[in-house]
Amino acid sequence: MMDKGLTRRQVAKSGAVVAGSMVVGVPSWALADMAQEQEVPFTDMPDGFETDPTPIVRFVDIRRIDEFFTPADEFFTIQHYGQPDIDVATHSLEISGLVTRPQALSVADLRRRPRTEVGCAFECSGNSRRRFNGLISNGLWGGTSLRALLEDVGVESDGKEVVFFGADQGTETVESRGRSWQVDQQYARSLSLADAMSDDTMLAYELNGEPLSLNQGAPLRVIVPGWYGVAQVKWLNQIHLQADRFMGKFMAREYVTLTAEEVGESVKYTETSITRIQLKSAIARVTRGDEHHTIHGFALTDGTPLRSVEVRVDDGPWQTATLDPRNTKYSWKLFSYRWEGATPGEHTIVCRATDANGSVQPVLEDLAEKRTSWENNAQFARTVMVS
Ligand SMILES: Nc1nc2c(c(=O)[nH]1)N[C@H]1C(S)=C(S)[C@@H](COP(=O)(O)O)O[C@H]1N2
Ligand SMILES: [Mo]
Repeated sequence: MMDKGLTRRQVAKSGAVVAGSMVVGVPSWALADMAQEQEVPFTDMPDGFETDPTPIVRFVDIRRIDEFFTPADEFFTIQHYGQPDIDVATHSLEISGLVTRPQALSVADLRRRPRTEVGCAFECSGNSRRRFNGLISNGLWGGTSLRALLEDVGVESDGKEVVFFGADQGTETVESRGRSWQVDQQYARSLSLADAMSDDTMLAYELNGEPLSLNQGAPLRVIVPGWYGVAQVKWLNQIHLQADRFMGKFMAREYVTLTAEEVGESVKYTETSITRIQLKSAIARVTRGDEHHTIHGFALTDGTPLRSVEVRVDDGPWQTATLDPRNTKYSWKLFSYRWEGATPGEHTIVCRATDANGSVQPVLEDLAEKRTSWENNAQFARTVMVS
């Protein structure tokens, strides 16, 4: 990355994106260091660890994060049923069920509505150390408020559940009592009406100021800031209001966390659908300058303000990292820590996030009762070789 630097295209692009947001001056996180600083290699990564440029599942090599907003052609990508064939020009969004005025809206209709914008990062709830936490990206999403649209359409008093359908579908096996059925199902997720009516939830048609990329759900997706990726339904073609909980595969059978929890006086195994992002941070890169080293990384919350990110080297004390001034409520929160006096040899470095409520990112042992691997937000120690 140091050699590559930022191409003129990237600088122009990030400048254009950043101009609309809150940044004044030179972005500090990565750019400042890139010219002079050298990358310090991780020793916990397999040789030749790389992202595949044309994969079904695309992940980010987090060592290469060099822009605050992930470029659309590098944004991580998960698609459970491949990509649907969509004609963007004729695509329409059907709003059905318990609404006063059912209707079909084109993307042009949605573009005529008041525009909103949110910097919002999310990760797949399956993100983990296996891909060095690369199932994450940060986007500047442009679109229109879901709440305002639902208000205009009119939700009937018994409409309590808002189901979002993607245009992509697959054949699923549903089992019960020894019988099973093969049925075609669209990718779908739901929100309670209260969550759907949050001020922040939007129907997005743009990523980083451009029409949505195909991988990211062109021409329309839901953005539910602060929630895991699974809630961010792509290729959206229907919103359905109903009275009952929606029990589709990605609500009730997959992306379900099994864990022991205190339920009143006793401990019970519970299954919960993936919803809001669990407090997390991860180390992404270590660089060496003339006088010191720098440890870079990101943190993620559900929108709860971050109190701090701390870094610990070997068995030393926890030290407070510096948060990037570009961070916003729902963006990823980039941080850096100035590491003085690093001695040659291998070092273990770890970071932890603490939010404004005082919740501290757990260690792996804290998650021992969690049987499934979803929502692994444990502190993730890395090893580097200082020469
Ligand atoms: N229609 C549709 N939406 C979808 C998915 C999908 O397979 N189909 N995958 C979900 C999952 S599990 C994740 S993690 C995010 C990934 O979003 P991205 O590909 O834009 O990074 O999309 C979500 N939305
Ligand atoms: Mo996901």
